[in-house]
Amino acid sequence: MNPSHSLHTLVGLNSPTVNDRQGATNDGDTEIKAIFDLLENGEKEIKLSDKYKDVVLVLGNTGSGKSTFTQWLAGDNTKLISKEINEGEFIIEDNNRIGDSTLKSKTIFPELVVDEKTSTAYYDCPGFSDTRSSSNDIVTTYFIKKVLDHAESVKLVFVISYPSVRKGVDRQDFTNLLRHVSDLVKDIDKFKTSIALVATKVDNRYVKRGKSLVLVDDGKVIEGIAGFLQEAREYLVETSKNPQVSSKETKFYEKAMKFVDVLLIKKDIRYSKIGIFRRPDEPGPLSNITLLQEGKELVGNIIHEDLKFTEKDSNDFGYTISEKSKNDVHNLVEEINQNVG
Ligand SMILES: Nc1nc2c(ncn2[C@@H]2O[C@H](COP(=O)(O)OP(=O)(O)OP(=O)(O)O)[C@@H](O)[C@H]2O)c(=O)[nH]1
Ligand SMILES: [Mg+2]
Repeated sequence: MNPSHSLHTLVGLNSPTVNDRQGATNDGDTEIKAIFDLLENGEKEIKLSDKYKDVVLVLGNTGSGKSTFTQWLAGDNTKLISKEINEGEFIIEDNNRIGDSTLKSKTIFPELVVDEKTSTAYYDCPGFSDTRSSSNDIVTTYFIKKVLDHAESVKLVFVISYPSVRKGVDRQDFTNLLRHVSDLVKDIDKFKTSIALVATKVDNRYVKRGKSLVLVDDGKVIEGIAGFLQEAREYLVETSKNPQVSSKETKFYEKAMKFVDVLLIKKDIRYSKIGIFRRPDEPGPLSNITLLQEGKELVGNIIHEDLKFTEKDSNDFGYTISEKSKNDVHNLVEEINQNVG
């Protein structure tokens, strides 16, 4: 496939081939070249298999912990190493990814991770962001679309860092996620049974029981997250009542509320769409850390038992890119046309 055609389709532009122009002389050229290079690489890198038509997409803001989460759930846990960075504070390093030139390796193309035990195909997707360059924004959207197009049915697991979903905290990160969810999923109701939220980097709290300290259990942590979601929902309701809200924004608020409602669905007395991924409580490979091996069970139950695959149609997902990116691309193409014509 010619990447330039796909790009035109993506941004809805019809113009002479953008990559006809010779030489890279200014920022515009550099940006366009970066997009084409990424698209070209992605075409080679993305693994789409006819063996896996039912897929679990792992989505979320950049840096929220999608790759670490996917590897914990479905990958080789002897390669995930817990390191103590401060006393009693641990982070997870992925030995598969070490050696990368960047310190925090970002996912650029959706990566297929197959869990052989449950025959589940996950796509660890690149992260949503508003601050990345427009080329990244476009390419991320384009490749998520590619994976979705190839799939027949999907589950959507949204990953968010725990510090962003605690009561009383700044809702910025969560709101950013809501924006992307509402851009991506046209009809939240249709995918209601296929959506879950996983909070990562959950710190381990202990409470006194008599003389001993007891770990606050998963259920209690999840109730805390549900509390945050309820608070966020009230905020959405209040803000949407503002008469100055545009009709486009009203749509966003409605969708965002729907999404939050879906996450708050209970099965009996348990929140069945909220999972957690705790921080390690000791150093070493995750395969040796009981807390994290036991913790996998609950998340596994949510993904495999509670969630159902929903069959998708070709127009179920929107591929919105940020207004800024759209503008950048538009200006670039204009400029190029002038120079070419
Ligand atoms: N302790 C702990 N650290 C985590 C966890 N998840 C991620 N980290 C750390 O957070 C950083 C980012 O994690 P990634 O898994 O690469 O995040 P991502 O969402 O895949 O990021 P992008 O691919 O850029 O969107 C890494 O340096 C990890 O070491 C987690 O669950 N627990
Ligand atoms: Mg990643």
